[in-house]
Formats: sequence, structure tokens, C-alpha cells
Amino acid sequence: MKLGLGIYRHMLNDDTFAFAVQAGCTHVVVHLVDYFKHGKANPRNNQPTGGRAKPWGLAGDPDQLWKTGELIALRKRIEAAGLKLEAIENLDPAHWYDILLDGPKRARHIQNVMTIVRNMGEAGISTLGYNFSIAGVCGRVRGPFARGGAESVGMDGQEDTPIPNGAVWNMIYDPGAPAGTLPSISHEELWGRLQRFLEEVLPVAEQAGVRLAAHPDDPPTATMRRQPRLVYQQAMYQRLIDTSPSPSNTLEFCLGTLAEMTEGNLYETVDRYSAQGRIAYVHFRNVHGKVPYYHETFIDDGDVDMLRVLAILQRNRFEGVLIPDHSPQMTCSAPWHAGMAYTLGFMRAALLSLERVSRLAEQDPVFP
Ligand SMILES: [Mn+2]
Repeated sequence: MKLGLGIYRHMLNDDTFAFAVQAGCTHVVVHLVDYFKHGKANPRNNQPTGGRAKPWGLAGDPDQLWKTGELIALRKRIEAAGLKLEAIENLDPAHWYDILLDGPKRARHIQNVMTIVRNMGEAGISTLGYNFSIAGVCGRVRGPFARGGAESVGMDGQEDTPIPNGAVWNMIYDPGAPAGTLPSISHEELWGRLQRFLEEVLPVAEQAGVRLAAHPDDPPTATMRRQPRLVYQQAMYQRLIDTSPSPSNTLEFCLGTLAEMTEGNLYETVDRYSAQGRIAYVHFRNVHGKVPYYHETFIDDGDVDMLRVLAILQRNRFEGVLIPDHSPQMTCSAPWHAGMAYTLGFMRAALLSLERVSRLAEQDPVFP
């Protein structure tokens, strides 16, 4: 298994790359969507926290798709810093909102995603994380919930505020949209939209050598803002896998989100999906509680035995990248960096000790 860091768009610079190398990372996952643009709900020195129903900000330019040349330039900058670019995480709502909404621009948006996937393949970037969600990440509260009063995020009850027209995935794609809110749809309707999307895009992805990696719904409630969620229980990932046997149909396996779900045994779930070889990369995060009442914790301080999770992944020969998902903000002048460094140090020690134990066990059959 390999250690990586997820980097937000506004932090894609040499200082962040150096920070990743210093913390023992060999890989990075990058966000090209700027979640922090014109949004008052998201402080730029934290994960995008949003509010219960406050948008993260404005989506990008609908006519500016990520081009092969700029993707190659980014990959080379990252490689020059001594790292590998493992994945791009999340599509820009501006490029694909009518796929999620089944709107009039759907055909063009399918072409957009195909173009992005082809450009990624040409640029040598093999994984695209996505989140097939209408409401996106929302319904969350922020507070001193983690050990020692560290600021973290969580949920404090169901969120049913409807989504205004012109917004999807918790970002605004059309600031001039008429007043009103998005009508609710059924779970089956949303599954149908995902299935059509995968049927159309997976063949192109396969040909381009790119994996699409699906994040589960975060927070994983059955509905959010009166819209259905797709993967809000651990067993529901199987339906997504079973949608297509394509090797490009993979998972962005978010342990924190899976742990927030109300049903299932997380260790069995990690075993089940890692044994199928469909995990593209892992979001490594710990939480306390379940939806709709949970909060994010320090990596060693939540409900999940993260060492046991790693041991299961190793047993099933998962060889991909693990990145810290979010960490509580630590009390110092660099709260995000300190939280990440703490998580990465924990992960690095855990991976080294797993490796050591398996080597010792090979040398000495009675060990430990
Ligand atoms: Mn995640």
C-alpha cells in the first residue's frame, strides 16, 4: 500500500508538494474544482466544511474542460517534486450537472466527461474520483468535537432544506437561475441516471486507461435536502459494482463515510470490497457515531480500529494509495497541516509496522 495526500486546488503548489514528501507520501490526489471560489461558507485553510445548507461556492467555467496540456504540466510539476499523481478527485459541477439532473444539456455533458477522461488518459493520469450525488456534501455542522476541543465536522440531525434552482452537488452552476427549488426524485430514478452514465462513459474510460472511482454519499443518509442518495449503506456499493464488470468501474473507498452508515460491519465490508479488487484508492478517516449524529475524530480516536482495517486490506493484497480524508484542525498556526501531518505520521507508522510484522512472520513461523 502507498501513502498519498489529497490536495485542494488552491494548494497545488511547491510548498504543499514538499510538505507531502516530508510526511512520507509518495503519491498525491488532486482536486481541480475550486470549492472555495466566492463561497462564504468555506474557510480556505480547512477542508470544505460548508454549512447545513450553504453552498460551497460557484462552479467553474462550463466551457473550459481540463485540457491534456495542462494536465501533463501538472503531472510533471508533481513528478519534479518527487511525487506521483495518482488521481483527480471530483468533476466540476459546471461540466456535468445535467447528467446528475437529467437536464437538457445531458448529451453535451456526457461528451464533456468523455473528453475529460480521454484527456486524462493522454496525460497519463489513471483515476478519476467522482461523486454521483445531487445534494453533495452538506447537512454538516462544525465545532470543537474532536479530542482536546479540536475543530471538526459532523452532523446534528437530518437536513431537509430543498436545493435552490441553479445548484447541484452543493455548488452553484447558474447564479441567474429562476427562483424556486429542485423537485424531488426517487432512488430508482437516480440509480437509472447513474447506470446510463456508466454505460456511456465506461467504454471510453476503459479505452483511455482511466478508472472511474465512486465515492459513497457523504453524509450517508437515505435522502439529503429532499433528494435521494445512492450509496448510503455499506451493502449498496455492491449494486454500483454490479452495474458493470468493466475494470474501469471502481470505488473511491471512503472509510469515514462507510463508518457513518447505520447498517453493516465495517471490517466485513472492507474485506468484501477489497477481495473483489475494485478499490481504486482509499480515503482514510475515522468518526464517532452514525448518521444523522456523528462527528469526525482524530485517526486514532474514533469508532474504527484503523489498524485492523489496514491488516484486512493487506491480507487482500490491496496495493493502491491511501490518503487521509479529513482531519480535525489542530490548535496552532497551521491547523490543517498539523492535522494532516498527524494523520500521515500515524498511517506511515501503521504501514511500516504491518510490513515489519509480515516479514517477521515469514522468517519465523511461530511469530508473533
Ligand atoms: Mn471521503
